[in-house]
Formats: sequence, C-alpha cells, structure tokens
Amino acid sequence: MARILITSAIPYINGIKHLGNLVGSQLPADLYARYMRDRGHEVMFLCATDEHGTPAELAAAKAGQPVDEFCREMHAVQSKIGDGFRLSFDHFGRSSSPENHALTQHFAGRLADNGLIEEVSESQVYSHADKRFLPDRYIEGTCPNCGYDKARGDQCENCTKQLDPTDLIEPRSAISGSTDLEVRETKHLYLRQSKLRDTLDKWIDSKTDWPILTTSIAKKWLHDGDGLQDRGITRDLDWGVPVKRGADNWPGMEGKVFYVWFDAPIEYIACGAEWAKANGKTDADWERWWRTDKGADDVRYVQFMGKDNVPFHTLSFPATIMGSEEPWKLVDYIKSFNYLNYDGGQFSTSQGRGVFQDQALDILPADYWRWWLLSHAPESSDSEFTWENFQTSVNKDLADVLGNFVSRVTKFCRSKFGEEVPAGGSNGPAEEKLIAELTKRIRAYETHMDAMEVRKSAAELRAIWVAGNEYLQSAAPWALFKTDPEGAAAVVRLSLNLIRLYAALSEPFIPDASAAMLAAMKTGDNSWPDNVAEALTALPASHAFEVPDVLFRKITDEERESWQERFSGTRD
Ligand code: B3M
Ligand code: ZN
Repeated sequence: MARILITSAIPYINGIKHLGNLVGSQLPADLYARYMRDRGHEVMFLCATDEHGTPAELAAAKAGQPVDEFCREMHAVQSKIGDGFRLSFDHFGRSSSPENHALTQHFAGRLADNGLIEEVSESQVYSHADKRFLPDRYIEGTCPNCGYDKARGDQCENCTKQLDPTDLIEPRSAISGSTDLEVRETKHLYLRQSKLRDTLDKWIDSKTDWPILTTSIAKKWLHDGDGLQDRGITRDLDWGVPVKRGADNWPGMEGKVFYVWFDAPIEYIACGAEWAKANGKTDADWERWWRTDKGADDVRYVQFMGKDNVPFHTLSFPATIMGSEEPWKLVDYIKSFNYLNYDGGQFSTSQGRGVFQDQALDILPADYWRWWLLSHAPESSDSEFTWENFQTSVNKDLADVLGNFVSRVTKFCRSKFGEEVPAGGSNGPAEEKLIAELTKRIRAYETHMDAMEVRKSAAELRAIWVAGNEYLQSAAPWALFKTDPEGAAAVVRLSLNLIRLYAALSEPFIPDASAAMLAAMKTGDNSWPDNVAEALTALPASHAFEVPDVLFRKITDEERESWQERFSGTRD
C-alpha cells in the first residue's frame, strides 16, 4: 500500500467558477484520489479557497461586505459546490486560516535567515482615479514578451510569462480603465529565487517522467530571456497575511501583506494542519504527509493544475520550500491541463458566457458533467464544450451503453427468474472470450489511470462497458431462454455480476451511478477486479437484487437548444 498526497490548485474566492476551472484541476485530482483509494492506497486529498489579494478585496467591496465575511460565505458556497460535484477532499481549507498565516510567516522568516530575501525600494503604480496602489493583476497593458494587449500585471495569460506591473507597455487600471497612473516609491520584499536557479534547473531535469506541458513551461522561464527573476512577495493591501519574520515584526513592513501567490501554495501544507485540527488529529498525523523527516519520505505527492499555474508550482513554490532548507515534501509529479473553451469561444466570467458550476448542478446531476468533462479533458491541447457534443456523449455513453445494459439485464432477469441471481448453466466460449477481453482492457485502464491519462482512461472504461453490451447482445438470453433456460441463467448471472464490476471500475468517474449500481445489486462489495473471472462470481446464485431507477436519462433536443441559448453570455 502506497501513500499518496494529492492537491488541486486552490480556486480564487472571488466568485463561482465555470466548468473550465473544474476540469483543469479539481475534477481530475478527484478522479485520481478516488482511483487510488479504490486500489487500496492511503490518500490525502487537499484543496482550499485562495482568499487573499486584490480580487478578493474588490469582490467583497462589490458585494458590499467586509472582506472576511465575504470570504467566509464564499468558502461555504464553494465547499457546497464541491460536495455537489462529489469532490472527495479530505479537507477543503482556507488560505486565510491561522495555520496558513503562521506557516507563511514562518517560511518568510526562514528564507530571510538563509539570505534569500532582499528588501527593495521599488516603484509601484498608484492610480489617482482609484486612489490606491494597483498591484499585479489590476493593471492591464501590453505584454512586453508577446505583444498581447490584455496582459495583466502579474502574468500574461497569452504566453504565461510572469510579469511585474511595471513591465507592461501602456498600462491602465483594470478597475477604472484610467491611464492616470503614477509610479511611487515604496519598500518591498523580494524572494531571490534567481539564487536557486541551478538547484531548480537540476530538480526539473530529474523529473523525466513529467508531462511535456509541465516541464516545457518550467524550462522556458528558467532559460528564456532573463531567466528566473527575483519576485516581489509583498503588497500594499489590507487583506492578507501580515508581513512578519516568523513570529516577529518586520521593521519597515508595517501595513503590508504577503503577495497572494506567496501564501497560496503554502496553504497546501497549512491545509494539512487545518485537516488535523478539524478532525481531532495530532501534528504528527499531518506532518507524516508533509515532513520528510517525519514519515513523508515515502509519500508520493501529485499536484493538479491548469497550465497558467505551472510557473508558480515548478519554480516559485519549490524555491520557497528549497530555500527554507527544512525537510518539507516537494512535489513528485505535476499534472497540468490546457484550457476548456466554450461553444466557439472562451468561458467568460465577466460576460457570463458558459456554464458556471452552480448552474451545471441545477440542470443535471454531477455524474453527467463529470463524465463529459473527464472524457474530454484538455490534456494534449485545448478542448471545447459544445452542447451537441455533450448531448451525444451523455446519451450514447451513459444512457445507451451503460444505463441500458443495467436496465436490460435487471429487467430481463426479474421477468424470467425473479429478483435474484439465477442458478444453473456455466460459462462457455463466449464468456471465456469476454473475460479475456475484460482482463486486457482492465489492465490497460489501470495503466492509464496510474499515469493520469484521463481521456485514455475514459475511452478504456467506455470500451469496457461496450464489451458487456456486445456480449449481452450476441448471447441474447431472451432468445436462448426458450430453448436453454439454464444457458440463459448463466448469461444473466454473469451479466448481473458485470453490473457490480462496472460499479467498482466506474466509481472514480461517476460515483453516484456507481453507488446506485451497488445498491441495486444489494452489495457493498466494490472491490477492484484484480482477477476478472473471480470478480464475476462475487454475486452467487440466489443473491437478491432490485431493478434500479433509470441510471441516466437522455438529454432532449429541446433541452439542448434551450441551454445553449441560456448560457450564451448574459449572466444576471
Ligand atoms: N488561485 C489560480 C487559479 O485558481 C490560483 C491557484 C492557486 S494554487 C496555489 O487558477
Ligand atoms: Zn505575453
């Protein structure tokens, strides 16, 4: 049994996210966490809300709420949505927690002690129209690297380059659009990550199994242009982790907070401490996941995120950890994703274009979304949500293939043998062939799931469902029953057992349907089919079952059209 630590990028607090955010980190992380638990491993799956920074302050102001109250409410909202999508976090924490405050200040103190923090008097952009300093993402302008004209002060979305606001060409306030900006002097702390360049470079080089998408982005920022630049890690804001050196005040830094991208990844660790506190555990209980001197040396740590987050996770956060010279667990594998587009364009939070997570759950249950999103995950390239594709995928894969199999087998059995697994007959060549095919496919499914190849896993699972359907179609127990009732009983017995096997294999993708299949088969046995022939005898003759409600309903053309219209771009 292995121990697997899994984190998903922590979503910003400032609003309800669209489906692209879900498929880019939390959902595939959940798929992996569920799979690893199903395989018998010990899993710690952590996520949180990312609560600091200007966006949180502005969203609270817009909502007319104090920022702490706004964050508390939005955390509850996001937590409920996570439950709705069946995201199986061991803990869903908050980056504003006391644990993260303490740990962020601790890391800053260690980095300073190790000579990795520099106090810099710097020029910062002040907006007269907005009467405030405009940090990072609230300045827009043209990217000096690629020329994109809507680059933000912290990063260019187009080419992923990490920027400082003063790098932008023709800057303007993203709040008011004002160009009446003035550069003022103020003192800030810089993380001297350039000193760690060689260490980081060697570390990335050692990660030969990482996806190209991950390493190419890391390498690009290590070597292109000026290479790894030192980064400002403090901001002039009220809301955030106050700048301290460990537990001590930091002279000259009064009234400043740490930059949100400094404290957000540290929340991965702090979230472990929050988990311990929330569950009556000890420090040793969470430290065995996070401290290599306290048991975490045999933990495998996997992170999930969208590609825009990769530089922070391959360079900045490792720089924080390595620079602390303390034995914190470093990531072992980074699974990153491209973007999901929406119906010929992009999802847009500001224009309300695309389906938001709360709306998705209002119109259809979680499994429908989980299946489509995961089976179309933007892995090797961006992918696109269209309603036609969604309808086809749900109606074919879920309703026609899986749902129909379950319904046909259980209803046929009820009508001919009653609601229990029938006795009689035995496996013939058709059954042996099916078992051989399933064995091959299940081993392939495991290989893809182990490798976090999400689309390939979904395709293999679908093929496993199809194999059962094809077997049933050609074995045709309804015809066989007339001449060979024992033979028909054997086919039905195997098919009922296939439902249990499908429940076990499908759990990571569609947990609710999996639970419904197990309930219908009146069993809690969702053990993984290490041996397919054996797994298909788990439900013996005379074991009772019941015909379940329809597992998946079809999406009608009228629904498709009305949803397409409704989500085209005017969220109220
Ligand atoms: N909140 C950005 C995002 O949600 C940011 C991730 C932080 S991960 C430590 O895409
Ligand atoms: Zn750019």
